[in-house]
Amino acid sequence: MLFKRLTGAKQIKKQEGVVAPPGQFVTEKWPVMTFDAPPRIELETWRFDIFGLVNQEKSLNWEEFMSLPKVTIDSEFHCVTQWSRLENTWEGVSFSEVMGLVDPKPEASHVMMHCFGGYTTNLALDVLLDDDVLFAYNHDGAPLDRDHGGPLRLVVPKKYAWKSAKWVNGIELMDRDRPGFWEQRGYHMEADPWKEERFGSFW
Ligand SMILES: Nc1nc2c(c(=O)[nH]1)N[C@H]1C(S)=C(S)[C@@H](COP(=O)(O)O)O[C@H]1N2
Ligand SMILES: [Mo]
Repeated sequence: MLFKRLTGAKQIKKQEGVVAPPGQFVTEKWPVMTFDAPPRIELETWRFDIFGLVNQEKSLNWEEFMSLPKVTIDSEFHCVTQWSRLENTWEGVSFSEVMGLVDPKPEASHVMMHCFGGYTTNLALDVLLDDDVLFAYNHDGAPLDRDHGGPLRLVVPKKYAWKSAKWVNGIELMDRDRPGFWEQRGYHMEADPWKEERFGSFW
């Protein structure tokens, strides 16, 4: 469909002279959006867990995570509060690389992303397995700072940025969709900026 793939969407937007999704303003600044103070995280005790509907749960420390193959991805970042930062270069580990470490059960269809500090957000597994989704530790050539989710955050370019969980520490595989932190408070379950899925249809 139209706008399904970012590369395709970029071509279409160029032709139509559209630069950002409907209702968005373009900014070159990078605002910080966090519901609470950023959590204190020590790399020595940092852990990342993959659990729920997998045949064997997996837990990685920082060194193990950093030894995974790297990717670099250019993508847009759209916040539901109406700003879009169009050019971002992220470096990190692709979601599919991380999922390759476990054997998900056949009924696993959705994911709850977990973070230090307790934030959560829900996503369909097929959305996360898209090739532009990654766990990022660098942004525009510099280590991701603490306010923006350092040491590690999720980046899901095709969704509003509340789905790009900061300070991630776990992937929970589930057999159905369940609302995360903002989704429980009225944000949309799907969060496609091109469809302006800001507020919930579901709740
Ligand atoms: N752990 C956590 N992740 C989070 C948030 C948060 O409050 N806590 N805010 C979300 C929201 S609403 C947005 S718009 C983006 C903002 O990312 P930024 O602060 O790097 O711009 O992070 C998302 N990820
Ligand atoms: Mo946001």
